[in-house]
Amino acid sequence: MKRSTAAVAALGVVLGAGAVVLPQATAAAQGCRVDYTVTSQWQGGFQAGVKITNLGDPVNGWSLGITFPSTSQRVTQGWNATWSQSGSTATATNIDWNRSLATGGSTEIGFVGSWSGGNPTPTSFTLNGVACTGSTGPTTTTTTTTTTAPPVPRNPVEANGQLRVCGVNLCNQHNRPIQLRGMSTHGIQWFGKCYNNASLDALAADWKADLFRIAMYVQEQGYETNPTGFTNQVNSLVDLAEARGLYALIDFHTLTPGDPNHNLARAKTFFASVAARNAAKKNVIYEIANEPNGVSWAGIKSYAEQVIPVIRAADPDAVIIVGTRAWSSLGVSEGSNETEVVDNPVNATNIMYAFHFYAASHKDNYRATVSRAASRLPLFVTEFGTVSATGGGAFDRASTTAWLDLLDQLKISYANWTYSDADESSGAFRPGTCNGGTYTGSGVLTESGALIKSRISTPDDFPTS
Ligand code: IDC
Repeated sequence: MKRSTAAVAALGVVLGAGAVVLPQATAAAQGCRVDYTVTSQWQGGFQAGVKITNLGDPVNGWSLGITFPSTSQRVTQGWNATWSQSGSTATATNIDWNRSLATGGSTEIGFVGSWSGGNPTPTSFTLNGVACTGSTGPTTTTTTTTTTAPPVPRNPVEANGQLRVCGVNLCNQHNRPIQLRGMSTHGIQWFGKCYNNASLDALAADWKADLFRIAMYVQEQGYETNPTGFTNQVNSLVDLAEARGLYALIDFHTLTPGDPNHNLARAKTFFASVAARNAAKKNVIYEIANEPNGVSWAGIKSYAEQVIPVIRAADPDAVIIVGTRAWSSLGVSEGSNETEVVDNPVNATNIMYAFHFYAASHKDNYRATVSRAASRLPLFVTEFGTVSATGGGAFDRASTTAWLDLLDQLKISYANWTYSDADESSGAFRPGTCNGGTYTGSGVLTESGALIKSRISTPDDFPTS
């Protein structure tokens, strides 16, 4: 509005019982500009920065009205102002330190909004009730609005960054709980031919997996026969995963003998090397003993407390997973349960505990254990099968579905045994697949592979703030 002494002088009127509004000598010049920037957006939400510039006379106290295209956009959390919303219009009111805006002065506020579609850019702004048109005149220019293209994460590692354990959850770089879903290799000493650019492309793009577990057996023609060769093989598989934004779980696949202390010296050598080599990467998780068996929890804990410091010395911030008693069943398969861990946890931070199951062998009492333990311990299902504990036998769709529903509900991450063409029912690919170059589509899958792919490939919902 232009200054108009004559018009406002007429406002000196008597209101009821003697209340008088005094005439003002002049009306304040009013005008404002808003620079609005959507800094990120994701399914269901967005974040915006709002720079308010006062183009009129100085103000001491202000209120900014932001009108969205519809009621689908809602401010859920804001900063540098007091925020509220009614219908499609949100209101930001100054707080103490940004109350005054000189002529030409500006202040920056911002908010996180939820939306169910539409456009996150408002249709208009008002400052103290006056439309922000970018000038002091009411209609001379249009609102300046800039919207930058949102950086949509391209892959799981870009979305989640360096992981950490928070409470009983696996959390991402925004400290929000996430679930990673993916596949385990078979023994890389036997099935190395299955892990190459084509199969990792399929895992990332066709399966839409988040996680690739690298099962490096220690015995059975594994690491102990050629430490340098297996260390190099693991590192190159970490790189194949990293190139596609997949998390890589380095599994020191102890199995027989079941006491991990048998391999303590090897574990220290191996982890010192891979942790130093991969310390700068965000996509690496360490699993220090696949399936302890025939050994007490005290023995496993002692092993963990010697291996974890070796990893931490080289790679201080990575998540480390500790196998549990009785083939990583939290003790259940040897008649115990999770209380031995809850009562006597590994003395280390940023760690999780492994739980493994084979759906045809391990059912309700194992699921009950996981349901109970999940509120006490950070759990990670680093390996499971859809079949019996032998890795073969009948495929159990019903039990697998019950398990995966439970893991989804509890946000427990998992890797399925196996991303291979092994001639056993747990293999995801039909025998012979790894001799060809094609890993995509349904023709190459077994029954187990088809079910697991259908579960893994549903969209992730990683929190982005
Ligand atoms: C199995 C393989 C099989 C191999 C056997 C011994 O599927 O081809 O002959 O190991 O090395 C586990 C183990 C995992 C087993 C799997 C199925 O971690 O190494 O793989 N299993 O028996 N724990 C429970 C089941």
